[in-house]
Amino acid sequence: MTMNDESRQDALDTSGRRLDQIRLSGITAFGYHGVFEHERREGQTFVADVVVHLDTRRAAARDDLAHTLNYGELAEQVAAVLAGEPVDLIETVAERIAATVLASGIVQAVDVAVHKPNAPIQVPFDDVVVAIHRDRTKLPAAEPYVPRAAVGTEPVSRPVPTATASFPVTPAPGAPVVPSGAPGVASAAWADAVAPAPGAFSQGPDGPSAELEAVPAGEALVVGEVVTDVLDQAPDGPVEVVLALGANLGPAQETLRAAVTDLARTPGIEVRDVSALARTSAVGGPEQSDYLNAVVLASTTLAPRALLRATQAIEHAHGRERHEHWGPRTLDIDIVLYGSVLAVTDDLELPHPRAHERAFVLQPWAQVDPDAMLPGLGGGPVGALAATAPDRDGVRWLALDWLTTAIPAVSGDTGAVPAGPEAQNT
Ligand code: PH2
Ligand code: MG
Ligand code: MG
Repeated sequence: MTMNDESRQDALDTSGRRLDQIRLSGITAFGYHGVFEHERREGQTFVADVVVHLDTRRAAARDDLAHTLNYGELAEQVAAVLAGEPVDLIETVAERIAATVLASGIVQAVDVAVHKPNAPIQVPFDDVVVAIHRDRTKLPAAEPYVPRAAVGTEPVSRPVPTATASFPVTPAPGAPVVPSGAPGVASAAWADAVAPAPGAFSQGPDGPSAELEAVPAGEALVVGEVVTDVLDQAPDGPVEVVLALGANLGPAQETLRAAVTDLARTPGIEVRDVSALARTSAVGGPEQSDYLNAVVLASTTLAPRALLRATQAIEHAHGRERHEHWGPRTLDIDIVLYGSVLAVTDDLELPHPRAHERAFVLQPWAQVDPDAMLPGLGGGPVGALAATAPDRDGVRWLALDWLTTAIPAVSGDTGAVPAGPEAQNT
């Protein structure tokens, strides 16, 4: 039993390209879902097919399971839903599987088909299946389902009265990957310190496989737990972050200065260092004025998405409006790095997907932290990346004292630019 080809959908990445897929079909478990009393009492076989849409390149480049979805663990999660808390409809089972799979930050979209080949249908039939496609815009209509750690002898597949089931809001065991005491960006050993891909079901030997076997006798049986996206989870301790600032509309230097002050004033953000200021030719987008760019090193106790909201609020406070892709802007603040977190979601990608090829980020970053390393695909020593980035010739000078001294206004001309106090042509 496999998913019909028509029910399979291509999912696209943010640039409109087809995502990679992990397909797992025919996952079979005994469950107690159904509208009829005899279905709840006697149970029957349920089968699921799952297609997970994600970018598998990071895992392949490193040949590292930590950067993809472990299909063995995926199968166990799906089987746990099939065998778990009974519901009336296989529609609900399908949503719950979709929600569970999408709880992994690395997953962009998922197709789920739930089959009930022995459904109580009074005419001969082969199979009945509900097939759904869910992603980060069409979200599942159910909570993720994570089996609770348990010891005992009762099988998980025992029917559970729906009324006793609950979904307390707590993180999934092992799911958070935001590291506490994350290594500084200057750490040369970043490769060893990189955390498992967010929510990649990589719980190791104590993971779901150990937990699925049984639940404590007499306790409310299979109880799911809500898992918010790991990018919403605050770290245990301060995490080193790298922010890239840019502006090319209005009083750019003043705006960038104010932005640094705003960041420093934000609860949960501590500014540690600020780079020199680069004047850079605009990269991409329409014809537009030069940019002023700088990099801020900070530490934060905010969750990645909370940090994103904080930076967006500061952009907004400085009149940022989102009109044109890569168009001129009064202020842009991008999160380049959040500790060692690797994530690809529709609203936040870490590290920043284009940082490795942008001299207007890499040069100021290397200036403030000469030993910095950029993890992830295309990453490496920031100084070396800066020296080869395609736009390196567009970075025309760096002003060290820009927080305290006025510099010439940015204008549209790309000709004679007065050299700053620390002129640097690369
Ligand atoms: N930001 C962009 C697009 N292009 N070019 C330069 N030189 N500096 C920027 O900050 C910049 C850009 C989108 O954020
Ligand atoms: Mg940007
Ligand atoms: Mg931005």
